[in-house]
Amino acid sequence: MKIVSAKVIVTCPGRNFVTLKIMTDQGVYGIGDATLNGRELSVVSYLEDHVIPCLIGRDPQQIEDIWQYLYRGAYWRRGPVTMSAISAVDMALWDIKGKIAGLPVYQLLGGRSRTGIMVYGHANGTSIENTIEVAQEYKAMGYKAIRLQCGVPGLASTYGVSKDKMFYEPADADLPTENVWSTEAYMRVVPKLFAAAREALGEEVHLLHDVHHRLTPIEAGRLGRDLEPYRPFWMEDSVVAENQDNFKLIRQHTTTPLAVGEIFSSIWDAKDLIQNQLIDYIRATVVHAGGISHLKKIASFAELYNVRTGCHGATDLSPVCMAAALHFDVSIPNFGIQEYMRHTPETDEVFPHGYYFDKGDLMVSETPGLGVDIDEDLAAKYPYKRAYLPVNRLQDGTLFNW
Ligand code: GCO
Ligand code: MG
Repeated sequence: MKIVSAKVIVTCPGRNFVTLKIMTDQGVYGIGDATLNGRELSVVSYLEDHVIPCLIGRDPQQIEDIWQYLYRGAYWRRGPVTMSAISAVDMALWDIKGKIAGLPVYQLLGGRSRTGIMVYGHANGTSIENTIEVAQEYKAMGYKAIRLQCGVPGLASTYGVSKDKMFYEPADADLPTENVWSTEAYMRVVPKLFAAAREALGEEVHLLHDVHHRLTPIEAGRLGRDLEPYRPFWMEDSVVAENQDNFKLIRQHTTTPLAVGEIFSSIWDAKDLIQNQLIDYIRATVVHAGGISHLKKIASFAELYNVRTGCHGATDLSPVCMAAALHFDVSIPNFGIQEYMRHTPETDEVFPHGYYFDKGDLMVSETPGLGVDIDEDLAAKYPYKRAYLPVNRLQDGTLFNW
């Protein structure tokens, strides 16, 4: 069996997505997500100019060999652009393998470890009251886990609070939007949000929060400690994960579980955090961390240290990535939770898929392969539209983390 051609499809059904499609000499094809929010076209070029020429003529069944070929062969290892491109190839090859075998990909990964995949939805609102109302709606829809983000009094806007409650889209402008940030104001509101939420939503529902890289370690320790009475499922990205010694300081001050890793691109970003047991959930995901093949390695390593997974699943990860993530999630022993932000109906139409939401879980598709496709004619109706993520400044103008 041989790869005869491959192409990159860029489409914007409400937001930009980059999809790789690999064709074989036996008519079977596979697809993979290659979307890197705000930097999409760099991955397109990486794939078209540097990866596709190396794929032609190779046996698509040699997934691991092709992975190593692209990773080691580049010489310049890791990085989000390289790893998104490799991830897309890996996903597409697993899709092909499943189709040839006549099996959903999770069967090739060892079969099911569970029935449904617990997901968390995003409740956000401009005020605490507003956020709780939305959280009640999520609870009524059957969600067992809800992420809470609310507006910060005194700030015009903040991360995680959207205009549209179902489709949070931070990449919202032709040039980066500038937001203003105050850690003090934020630290005052979040514990109140959690107190009100626990009171209104009851004991059972899991509550999550994303700090989005905005605190220092000691501030994160304090916020984690302030949230402890409300038993959060996790506090995500409380600090940037560049200097990972930061996490030691957070751990000294709080038992709130820590999640990190949505921007990680390989096991080398996560290894020290995992083996030093500085985190509880690893959020690396299929599209940015080397595809199913590499994520399996990260999860197996994490399993040794009681670290569970919590894959990133924002709207900028396409339904192709979500489908792949669900095959991974359902098969591994140390699954924790899966993020799930619904896509727009336009996106769902461009990417017909077999996974579905049921009582707080996503159910994996039983179709051979990944169980997701791309409607190319429809995709062509939505041309690429440049869109940047925002930047953040402190109130005195200093550029900060978004
Ligand atoms: C999350 C993430 C996203 C990111 C987005 C950037 O937890 O879902 O933090 O909201 O900001 O994916 O592209
Ligand atoms: Mg996040």
